Amino acid sequence: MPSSSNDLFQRAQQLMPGGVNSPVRAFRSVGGTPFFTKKARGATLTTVDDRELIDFVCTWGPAIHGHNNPVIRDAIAKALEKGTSFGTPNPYEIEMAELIVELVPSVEKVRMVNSGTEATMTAIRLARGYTGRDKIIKFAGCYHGHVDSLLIKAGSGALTLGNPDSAGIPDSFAQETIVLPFNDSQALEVAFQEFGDQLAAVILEPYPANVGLIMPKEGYLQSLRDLCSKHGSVLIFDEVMTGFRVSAGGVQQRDAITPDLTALGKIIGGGLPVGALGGKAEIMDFLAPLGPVYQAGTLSGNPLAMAAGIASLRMLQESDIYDRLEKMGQQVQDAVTTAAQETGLPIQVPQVASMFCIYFAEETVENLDDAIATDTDRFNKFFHTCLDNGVYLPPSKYEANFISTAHEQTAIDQACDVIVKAIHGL
Ligand code: KE4
Repeated sequence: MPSSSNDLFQRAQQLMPGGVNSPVRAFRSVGGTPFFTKKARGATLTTVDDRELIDFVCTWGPAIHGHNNPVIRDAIAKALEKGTSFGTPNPYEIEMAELIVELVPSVEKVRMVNSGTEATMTAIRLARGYTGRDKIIKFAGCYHGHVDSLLIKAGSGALTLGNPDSAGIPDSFAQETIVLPFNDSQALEVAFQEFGDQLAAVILEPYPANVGLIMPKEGYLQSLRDLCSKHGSVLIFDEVMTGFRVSAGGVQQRDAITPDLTALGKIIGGGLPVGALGGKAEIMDFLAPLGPVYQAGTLSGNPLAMAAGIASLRMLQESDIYDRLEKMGQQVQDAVTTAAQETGLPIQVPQVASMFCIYFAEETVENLDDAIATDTDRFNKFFHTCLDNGVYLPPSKYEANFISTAHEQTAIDQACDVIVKAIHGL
């Protein structure tokens, strides 16, 4: 078996499309060869080339307690002693559902699935089944997983690769999806005037983080809530990324907006495959076996992922954890802002809780067009300088950075030094 990242990647490309199992990992937009990781612990990834990297990808969000967290590892080990998957109801599922209902304000009932994609795909089908309507609204740059009706003007890897509208989506599907610019209340009003009573749902990332990180304008989320209520459309918050990340109850708790359905994932699996859909019981009860909307999954609610997710959620109930995470997020934002002032470089660094992104742009990024217009070449140079100096940022300007509790003390200080020096070197 080859040993270096370069050799492994050569081999991988003969076996897997693009040499990866998920496109954004391929470094296609930043250039260069992706490294292979052989182990991870705390805030650090160790590559097969024996490089130690401070990690701000955190496996795209799940590792809020750092990699290989001993509490999560022990929970998996204990569950493993009893088996890996039963295919029957099991007590872990109830504990997980109780935690989600307790922590996420709008959730009355939960269905566990195996990825964020499954959660959003189910949310759309459920909203259509519940309302009897077909059309949906999504927002340019929002990414909700690789769901046919949502891979239209999508963010994340689709946008990174320059194909936000995937091949293989029939026009008949795309015609039922209306795509609006995010943060544009006028466009919202017009769409609801034209399609209001045809709209099954509106789905969004309340803080779009697959296009960098964009914050909603004051009042925007509330106006969306009001329009959905007025027209009987289901409001779906895709909190796969922001759930349990920006606060214990996600954006809906932080901004006191109540969606009808919420898609969850990442953190609730503690690093194992997971997703969840939750929301109003009246809507959730339309799901089989109770209702007419079919949805199923061989490994849904499997004991290992549940045990890992339960451990992850329980640790988030430590009293000051979100303050500690927010403080580190602020530390990065302050360091980058100061470096921008010192160098005179046009840099925007939106940050919320333990999420941030770095855009090379003069003005605040408010939507997908703004994000596309940011300086890609400068970002890519910055990315590689940081990587060469031991800091791994997401390999695309359209991704968000994540901080874990394991970054505390040394890692965050070291990383800020590297990031600041990289900015000074641009
Ligand atoms: P998964 O199917 O990848 O578990 O979740 C899809 C998804 C849904 N909704 C939001 C808001 C998401 O961010 C995601 C997945 N996020 C990307 C990172 N931007 C996963 C990384 C990847 O695609 O490899």
